[in-house]
Amino acid sequence: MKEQLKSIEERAKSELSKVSDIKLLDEIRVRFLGKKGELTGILKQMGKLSAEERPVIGQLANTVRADIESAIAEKQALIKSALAEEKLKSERIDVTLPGRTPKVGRPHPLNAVLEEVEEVFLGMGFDIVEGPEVESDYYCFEALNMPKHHPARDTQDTFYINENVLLRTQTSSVQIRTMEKMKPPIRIISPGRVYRSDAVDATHSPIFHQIEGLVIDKGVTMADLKGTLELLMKRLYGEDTQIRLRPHHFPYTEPSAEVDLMCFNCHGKGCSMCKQEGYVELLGAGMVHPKVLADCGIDPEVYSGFAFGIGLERITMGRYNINDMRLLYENDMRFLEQF
Ligand code: 2U9
Repeated sequence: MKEQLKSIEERAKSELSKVSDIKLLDEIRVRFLGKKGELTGILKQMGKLSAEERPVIGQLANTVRADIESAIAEKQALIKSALAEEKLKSERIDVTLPGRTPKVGRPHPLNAVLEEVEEVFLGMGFDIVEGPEVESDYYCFEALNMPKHHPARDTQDTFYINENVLLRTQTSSVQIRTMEKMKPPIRIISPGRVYRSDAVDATHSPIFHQIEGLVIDKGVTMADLKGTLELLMKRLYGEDTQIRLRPHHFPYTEPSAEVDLMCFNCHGKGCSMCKQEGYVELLGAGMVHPKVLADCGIDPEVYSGFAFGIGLERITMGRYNINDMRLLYENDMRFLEQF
């Protein structure tokens, strides 16, 4: 039995010398010293010993137990201090390191230009009005003097949910809804997403953004229209910017005009940027057609108004010299980080 006790102590100490995990250490303790451990197993055989041998073996067993327990305690302390050291190392913070600059987001170029345009009009006392993108044929076309089968609808082909429900082709529908609800004076701009069934290329997208403006009051003239647009362009492109109006036709305005912006590269002389025109076409505008006013319950004999429509992508691409509209929608950070 003495040999067995010595063997237990040797094997316990040898396993303790190799262990480095607290759980495994506890398994060793249970295996050698537990209720069903090896030492208890030997002590159960004490009854077979003579009266002389029993106290000797009992003494030896107690010594073996004490030695193994102190070896376990020592090993446990070593493992715990190693764990503490490891924890300290892993959590160490070098306070002398420079701080990490937080990544600051910036508005998308379309939103940046939209906010700039909105600020100009808010400063002129305009309200900003939004409306549904899924519209009825009436608010998108008929109320704008484009009855069914009107040729102007061809240039505004869109996506149809059914015969009478579609994705709006311009935000004019918001102006119509406003004229039905509000009485003049009306001064609003309506920015938003619009749809055309166009194939995607560098200058076309089935989804794009517009900002339309509408002013209805007594005695509103083309001079008011030109003055308003001139102020907008000077705010966007600089004080020496000039605009020019060219006669045009839209069903919903009479007279109508295409509005050109003087080329800021050649100041009207003509260059490669403006294809020798001296001006670049930027937006459309005109005096609200009297039938459009009347259909909204506004007497064209008492009130007059002007309206304009700006393609947001168009002015944004001009502002930042972007040559492909698709770059605005692909969310490529290499593109967006430049703004
Ligand atoms: C009402 C009456 C008239 C809005 C107008 C334009 C001319 C125009 C285009 C510019 C580029 C659309 O985004 S675009 O493709 N728009 O040329 N829009 S007059 O006229 C209105 C609006 C509302 C009640």
